[in-house]
Amino acid sequence: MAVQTPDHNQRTSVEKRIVELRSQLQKAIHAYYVLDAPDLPDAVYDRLYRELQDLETQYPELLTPDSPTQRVGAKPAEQFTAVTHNIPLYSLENAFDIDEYRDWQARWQRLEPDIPDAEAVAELKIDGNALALTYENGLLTRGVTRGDGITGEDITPNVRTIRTIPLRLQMPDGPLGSQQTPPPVVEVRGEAFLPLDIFEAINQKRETEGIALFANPRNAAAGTLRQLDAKKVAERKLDFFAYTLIMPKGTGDLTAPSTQWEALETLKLLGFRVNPNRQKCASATDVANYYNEWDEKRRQLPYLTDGVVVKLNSFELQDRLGFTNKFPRWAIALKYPAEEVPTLLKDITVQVGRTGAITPVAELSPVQLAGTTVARATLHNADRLAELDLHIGDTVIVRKAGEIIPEVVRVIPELRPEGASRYQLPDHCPVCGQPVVKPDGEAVTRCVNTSCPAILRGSVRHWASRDAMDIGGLGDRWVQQWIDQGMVQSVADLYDLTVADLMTLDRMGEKLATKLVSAIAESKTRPWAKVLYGLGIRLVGSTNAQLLADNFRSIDMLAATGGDAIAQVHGIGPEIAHSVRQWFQVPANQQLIERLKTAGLQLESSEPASSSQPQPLSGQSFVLTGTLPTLKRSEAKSLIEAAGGRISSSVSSKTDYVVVGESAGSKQEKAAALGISQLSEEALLALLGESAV
Ligand code: 0OW
Repeated sequence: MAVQTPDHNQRTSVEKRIVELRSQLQKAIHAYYVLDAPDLPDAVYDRLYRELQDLETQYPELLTPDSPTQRVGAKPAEQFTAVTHNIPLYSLENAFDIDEYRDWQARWQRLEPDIPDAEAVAELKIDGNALALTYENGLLTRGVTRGDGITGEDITPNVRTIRTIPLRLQMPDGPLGSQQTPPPVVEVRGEAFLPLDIFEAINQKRETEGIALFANPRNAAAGTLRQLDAKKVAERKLDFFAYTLIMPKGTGDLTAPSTQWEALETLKLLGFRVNPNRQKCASATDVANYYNEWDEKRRQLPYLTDGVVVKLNSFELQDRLGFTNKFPRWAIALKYPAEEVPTLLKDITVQVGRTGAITPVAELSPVQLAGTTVARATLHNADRLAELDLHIGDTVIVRKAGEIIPEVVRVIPELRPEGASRYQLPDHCPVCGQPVVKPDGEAVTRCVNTSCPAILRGSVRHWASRDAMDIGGLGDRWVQQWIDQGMVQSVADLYDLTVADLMTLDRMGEKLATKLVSAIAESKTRPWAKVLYGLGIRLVGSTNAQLLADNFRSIDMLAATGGDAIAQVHGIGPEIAHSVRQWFQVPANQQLIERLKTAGLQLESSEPASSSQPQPLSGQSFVLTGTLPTLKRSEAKSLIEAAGGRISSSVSSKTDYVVVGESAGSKQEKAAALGISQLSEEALLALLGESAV
């Protein structure tokens, strides 16, 4: 027996301790996140976690990728690489009621007449983003988005931050204890999603920063998964339900399931979160009962669903039925009808957004709609308003179809009260009284008075927001007060504020006043690209601002450049160039620049030109259909191309997104049939990381 040197013994005991810690921590994570049954007090968990971190720091050679300390990657990715799925991630054919379900059932029964009423499994259809996870020898090696079903994006660092996705297929009480051999390759598919409370919190934060809200949790999850910085993904607490298990070759010590039900049970034992609300169905009646039961119960769930998925249980039967070119013949999505309810249109108010966009809002008598109380609904813009021909006092139909933001779809003219007057949008800004403009060809009406308090409030908020000047602590409350007190008429005034000025405000102590004044002063060091973004020029979001700042090293250069030359910048185009030229022609904006210079803001590049930021939509193909609420078709095109996206005129399986406006046509139907993601204008802007226009 070789004499073991002390450090060798010590090292072996360290290795043992590390393995023990990992197993305890992984068990605790599984109990807390997957089983919703925490079995370790937080303080104990934190102590064990810190002990493991210290040991791994001391013995880096003992680090393994599946250690609980390895969830959040170090540096942001430059961009994501495209990956072609070994087996396509098919979308699902839709049935909109139980009769259509029976038709579908009849279709596959004609194909397989010898199996009259095969058993099916009904699952809730989670409204998230499908992911394909690859595990090699039990270790998570890749996480890929669905993309167009054929090709997705490798977002492994982001997937690793999702705590309900195990980094290793190994559960103490599961089939693959440490002594067992995992299959050489396993692919697990499921839905990444944002719980509703997390979604609300994210939108509240975006609201305070004055950036476009996510229309629904699915878009918010999509936006989160596409973040290049895994730290930002980890903050957002995405969750994941697994529903497909594929073992292409060999099973190790794992018994391959032969039905969907067994697959779900196996996934649970492997450490995945599997939606508990699944049910075996022996007949269409069972399916109907499940479908009706969950029409009510789904509203109490802490996450959004959009229907149920019914799959034939036997894999042997699934293989016999196979796939059409778009869908599996053995599965279908059974959807609930879009929710529409009548209610009274009490009044119409207009909101003036940060860029002066006038948005009419319907004030409704409160009504229950898809589990929430709705008292307001967007009327989009003047064109939409004219189409609806609204009269105050009308009875209107309000709808919420899976999206979170309800909208007025039509009037019931027969119920119009006698003498009701047609509503006209005001031709003066309701906030500052200046005349509003409706540029020809644009759907939206705007106030263009830059010192309009409504624009001012939004522009100061935008100026102070994290991706602009990042002035910590400058919340809406103070911004509103400083505007109301006339202390701030433009963002330049922020740099003239003194502690004494602020002390005149009630509830403003010297400590906070000093903190705010120094935070404002500190923002003078923010780079030129951030200042350009902070100016809030229409269509110039954070991505385009960086592009322009990389190509024009000072604001004077940009101000002096003609629209055509600006349009030459790769990814900018004529629409954005026109908006930039227009902004620099406004006298108040020219004065603003001079004052910002005097205040000492960074209005030129200080560091060497950086390689322009990776484009968030690179490689993605878009189709536009219908009239968008505020963007012209050409503007949306410019924004998408500026972010590296491609525009095509027809929808195909290669299309990544269809941007859907009012009176969208067959392209929207085709997108739905192909299961291609549809984006409202807001969702597009959110995807672009743009501010609301
Ligand atoms: N969203 C879901 C869900 C589910 C797959 C297997 C074969 C075809 C669909 O909850 N529970 N089960 C499946 O089964 N798919 C789902 O979502 C799909 C992913 C891509 C399009 C659908 O959203």
